[in-house]
Formats: sequence, C-alpha cells, structure tokens
Amino acid sequence: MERTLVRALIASAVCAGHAFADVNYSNNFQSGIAGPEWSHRHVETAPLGGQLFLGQFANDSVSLSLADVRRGEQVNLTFDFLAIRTWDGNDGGGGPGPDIFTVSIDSGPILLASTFSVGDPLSRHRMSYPDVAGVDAHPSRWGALYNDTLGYTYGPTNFPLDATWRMNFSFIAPADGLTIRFAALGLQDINDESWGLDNVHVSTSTVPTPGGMALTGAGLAALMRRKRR
Ligand SMILES: [Ca+2]
Ligand SMILES: [Ca+2]
Repeated sequence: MERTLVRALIASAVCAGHAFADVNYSNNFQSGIAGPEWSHRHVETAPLGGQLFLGQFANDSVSLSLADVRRGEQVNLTFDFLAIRTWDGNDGGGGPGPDIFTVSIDSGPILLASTFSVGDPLSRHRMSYPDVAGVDAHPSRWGALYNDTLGYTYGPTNFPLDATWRMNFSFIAPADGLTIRFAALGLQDINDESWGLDNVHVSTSTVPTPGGMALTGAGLAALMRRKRR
C-alpha cells in the first residue's frame, strides 16, 4: 500500500515537473529527405564534406509544421542556420542590404529578426545578430559556429564564403499545432546570397501547473501522515 502511494507520488511529481517530453522532432537531412512537415523539401549536398541540408533558399518563407504540439506546451527549438555567399548585414540606403533572416511562430512570437554578414570580419560590413536588425552592429561572421566549412565560393578567385550559426529558442506554443517559419528578406540573386537549415530539433514539455504542484503537495502530506502512524 505504502509502495503504491510512493509510485503515485513519483508519477505526480514527474507530471508537475519539467521532464515530460511530448513531441520530439529531429532531422539532420543526411537521409536526403525532408518530409511533408516542411513547406520546401529541397535537400542539397554541400560541395565540401558531404553535409546535407535543407536549401538553398533565397527570399523564401520556409515553414515546419508539427501537428502534435499542444497549446501551452513549452517548446525548445534548436537548428543550424547556414548563410551562403555575400550576405551584407546592415548595409542599406541603396546598398546591397540589409540582409535579414527571421524566425517566427505563426499566431505567436517573432523569435528572431536579425541581419547577417558573411565576409571579412575586418571589412566595413556590420551585422546585428544576436541583436535586432539595424540596432546594434557586429563584425561579419559574429558568433558563427563554423566558417567556410561548406565549400561554397564566390568571385573569379573562388574564395570560400559560408558561415553556420547554431540557434536555440524556447517559447510557449500559442495554439494546437505548431508552425515555425524561417524566412529571409533583402537578399540579392540566389547565386549571390542564399541560406539553408540543418540539424533541426524540436522538443516539447508540459509546463508545470499550480494544480499539479498542489496535487504533489497533498500527496506528500498524505505520505507524511501515513509514515507517522
Ligand atoms: Ca545535415
Ligand atoms: Ca545583399
């Protein structure tokens, strides 16, 4: 009887805690396949090293839809953003930018709206990431996890020009069924500036509720009473 109660308490504590993973989506595209959950399903092999990724894209809006995510769940999103060739960052005023990448949730929050620059960090080009587009300016390739690992090149001398940023966001699902939207705007021709996605992971967990915590507290009180007997 005592053991049953302890089991119930553990179950109650898990439900009220943070470790209740409901949805786990993961794709590194190494199979060459992007499923129907993606609005754009083109997978490409990078010229160097055989990395497969979703892309290339230009001024496109690319969405990932996960029907099983429930409203109010905590969502953790991790992915790699691959910026290819001559992204110009904040440059504007008739220049070749700003070059902006955004991540947003349909009927929910905008997670990212930043400029990116892929060039010589010592050049005049500035980018805003991880800050909002146009607000703060950092050198080209600021915060990139990898530089020139994909094998894309530019210009008559074929100098290498790509960068990869790993990003992580947490948010509360605004509705039943989740659509994550990745988009770029301000880019020039796709052979000049493009992008891709890789290593996309989405997991959800149930947010602790006051009711759940109270239930756990009541259970603990019951156990204490039982132990005192
Ligand atoms: Ca890959
Ligand atoms: Ca540009």
